[in-house]
Amino acid sequence: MSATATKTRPSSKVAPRTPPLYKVLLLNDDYTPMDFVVEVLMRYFRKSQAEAVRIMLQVHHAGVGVAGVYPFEIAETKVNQVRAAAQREGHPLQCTLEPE
Ligand code: NFA
Repeated sequence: MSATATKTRPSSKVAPRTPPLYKVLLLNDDYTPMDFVVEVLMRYFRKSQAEAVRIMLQVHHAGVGVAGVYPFEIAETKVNQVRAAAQREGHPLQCTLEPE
């Protein structure tokens, strides 16, 4: 230990600063190509191809699925990236946030 350092133990008085988490949801529709959804999951959510296909099929069959879970600002950025990509390509894919 350095000359000035002080040993501390975890305090029971202070809450750990765990940021609130948000689910980024993808919603099914009848028109967005499956391949586009898989590409979005790989590019913006860093999923493997196998995991991206699994999530895409979950959305396709259940109507909604979780692309990822993040602190608010990161989740918001990902929603905006997905919406921009869908708009660029002319697909109606819907993406939204919800508290975990
Ligand atoms: N339901 C779309 C189709 O059959 C695929 C899709 C999956 C769209 C997940 C949106 C989200 N082409």
